Amino acid sequence: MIYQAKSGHPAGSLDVVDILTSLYFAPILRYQADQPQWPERDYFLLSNGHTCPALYATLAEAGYFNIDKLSTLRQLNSGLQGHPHYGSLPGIENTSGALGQGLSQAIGLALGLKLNQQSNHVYVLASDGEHQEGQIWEAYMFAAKKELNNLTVIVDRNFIQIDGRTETVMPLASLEAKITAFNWQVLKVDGHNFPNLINQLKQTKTQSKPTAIIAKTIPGKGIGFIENDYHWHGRVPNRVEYLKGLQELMIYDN
Ligand SMILES: Cc1ncc(C[n+]2csc(CCOP(=O)(O)OP(=O)(O)O)c2C)c(N)n1
Ligand SMILES: [Mg+2]
Repeated sequence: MIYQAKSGHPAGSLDVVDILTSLYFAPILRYQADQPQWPERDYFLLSNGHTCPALYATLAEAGYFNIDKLSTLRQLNSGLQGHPHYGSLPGIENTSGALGQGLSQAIGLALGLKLNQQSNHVYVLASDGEHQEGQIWEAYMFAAKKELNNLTVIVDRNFIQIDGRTETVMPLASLEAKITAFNWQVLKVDGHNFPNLINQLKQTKTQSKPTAIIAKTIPGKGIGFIENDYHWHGRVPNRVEYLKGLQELMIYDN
């Protein structure tokens, strides 16, 4: 999709796939793809909006819309914009792209659901780069005060952002210690280990506090020359790289 659009973010998109797969196909989320507004559904919000190619592919596989639409990524008038746009595509629950806001959006939803005594759970995926912004920490404080145990944040801890390694640009150090200090329940998981991911995502539905799952991921997962190289945060592969990447993923270009 990114190669075809000649624009997009491969590293993060590749590393969140296993988390999205667990959420939509284990499945962890309660949803009905043919009824995206089903009132009983759980909510999934993507905060690190630039990884949306992975979400679009997941939603298409889950049946929200036809897989053919994936080839319209980033085209004018397509519902598949470079960052998700609420209202333009079935299954998209929030607009994102301006980083750092998704946790706040999720809190608004979770608080509303709680006030209405509804049991839907809210999941939000946020990146480590976003944890270098202040709004995130206000949001953590607020969710703990409101005891939003219907809220789970999954942190895409891939140790890169746009300008380099997170620990070089603005060290985050132990997110576990920091988020625990904000009075959240914190779990850690290998973001590519399906049994553990699924187990932990399930657990968070029955906690007494809001929960953060810190998922350690490998940016560019599955394509050796992209893995762990921050230059691939927002770089588009050329044709040779594209074919090599597909081969590594054992997908064949037909
Ligand atoms: C508020 C805001 N500031 C800056 C940007 C520009 N920006 C886009 S992606 C990115 C890096 C964020 O880090 P992360 O999400 O961890 O990147 P990844 O791991 O996907 O490479 C930045 C700074 C933005 N989209 N929004
Ligand atoms: Mg990152």
